[in-house]
Amino acid sequence: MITLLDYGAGNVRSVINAIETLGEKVHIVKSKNDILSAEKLVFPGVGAFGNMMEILNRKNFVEPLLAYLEADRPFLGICLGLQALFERSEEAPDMPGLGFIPGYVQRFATDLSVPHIGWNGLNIKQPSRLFAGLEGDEKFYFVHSYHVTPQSDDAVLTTTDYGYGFVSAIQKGNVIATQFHPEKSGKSGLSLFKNFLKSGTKKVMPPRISTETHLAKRIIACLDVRTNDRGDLVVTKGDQYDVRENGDVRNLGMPVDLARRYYQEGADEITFLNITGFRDFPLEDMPMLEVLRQTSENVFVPLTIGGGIRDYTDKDGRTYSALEVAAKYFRSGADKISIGSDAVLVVEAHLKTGLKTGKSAIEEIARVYGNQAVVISIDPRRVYVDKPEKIQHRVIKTDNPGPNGESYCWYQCTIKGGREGRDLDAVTLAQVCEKLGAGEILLNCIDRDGTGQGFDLELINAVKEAVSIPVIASSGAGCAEHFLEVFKKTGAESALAAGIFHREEVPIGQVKSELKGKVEVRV
Ligand code: 1PR
Repeated sequence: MITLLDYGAGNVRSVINAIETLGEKVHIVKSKNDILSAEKLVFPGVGAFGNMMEILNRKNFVEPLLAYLEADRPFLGICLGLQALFERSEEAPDMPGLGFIPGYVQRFATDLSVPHIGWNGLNIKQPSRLFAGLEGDEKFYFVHSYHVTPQSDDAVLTTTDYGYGFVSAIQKGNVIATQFHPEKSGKSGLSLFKNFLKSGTKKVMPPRISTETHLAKRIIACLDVRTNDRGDLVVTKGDQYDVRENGDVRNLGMPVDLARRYYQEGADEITFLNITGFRDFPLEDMPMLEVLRQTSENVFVPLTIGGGIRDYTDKDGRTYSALEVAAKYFRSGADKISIGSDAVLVVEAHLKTGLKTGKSAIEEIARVYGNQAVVISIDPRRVYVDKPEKIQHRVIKTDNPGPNGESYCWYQCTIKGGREGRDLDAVTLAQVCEKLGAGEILLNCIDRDGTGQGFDLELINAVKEAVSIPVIASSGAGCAEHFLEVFKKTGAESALAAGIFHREEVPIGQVKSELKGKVEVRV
């Protein structure tokens, strides 16, 4: 029996699913006695340091947790579950941590995009039972803006390079904690979990020990999901956001089955977009929650869900906040939520006053779940102009002139799945969202969507240069070479495609083969 310390924020479903897949039962901590009597304790943390410590204090879990750790009983901390072991964090300077390991938690001090999101390697510093059966060159999934800085190297189990080397796992007796997420790290992560769960595993050094690690560019499979005219929830795909063909919604498969296939084929991440999310729907009837639940049972890579993340009132007059909607998704297995239409409205309101209200969906969700959990999905459309000085928006010079020979354009934000254009450009939207706490940009392009003509490199460069958070390039992939092009010619950290994967024109493995040796990928 594994005891799981769930303090109520973030995605513990995946951790439970990973443990259950390996044949163990999970007991969730309800009282301090559950901690004191645990045989093996797993502490997965997602979210923000201050919020986590506040909840641990409120529930009186700090004292029993420290007693458990001091007694050197088997413990696996994940992400914030590692950071909690330290004395303090720059993320919440007034909130003390557990102080089990001397040292502190600091924000990444690098010019690279922060959060550090994606698959990176481990420089292994000491033998551990966690490494049994591993080669040593596997990549694991990270998502964090802060990392631990121990006072001494004694407990350092691994380091990882991102601008500089940081401590990515610690081991002190039977207490082990990782900054990365084993439950989101595919087969390698599951092996690591298995080693923790199994008693009597010997401490080993894997055969391949690296001295430098590299963050991989991510390949993301995107599933646009909606109900078709017969009422079935299907994966569909539009051409420039039009998902109907001969009057019917295109049906490219069932969401859970397709997600499983992409996981097996090596997708680094999977995104679900409820493309009718802007319409009114009661949260209770949300079939997407069930899709997430079922997918997270055997898909162990990060899952993002978007569509309908906003405040709304259902037909019975019950009002839900965007935070409540997001919470349901996280509890069902989502690691990140993506906000589309509502982000545009939030930014428009912000630009009028210049004030942060702290109440927008972006700010509220980031405060509770951390910036890394908030993705902004932008649906821009190219608008050509001949005289840039007349335009109030971020205009770029384009190498692809418009229909009347215009050599400038700007990218207009849209809402409601591209149905409504707004007086706001994509670059400004991305910048303001970053300021409000978003952790990543999913950058679609309506003009390229479903065309197979390749990513809009001008759009991606314009947005990427304006923000310091990671950007996912999306829309227009037609062949494996398009992925190489987007990684060589822009700074995008990941690239997303839908149509070519659904129609099995280009398998994910082929994309990875094309990239291997030219850009860093997880194979
Ligand atoms: O506005 O917060 O409710 O979120 C709705 C979400 O649904 C947004 O993220 C928006 O992008 C998405 N969406 C809305 N309508 C459509 C549609 O197609 N009618 N899908 C839609 C947009 C997502 C793209 C696509 C890429 C790659 N499609 O990410 O997957 O363009 O496609 P490709 O590789 O085939 O070219 P809210």
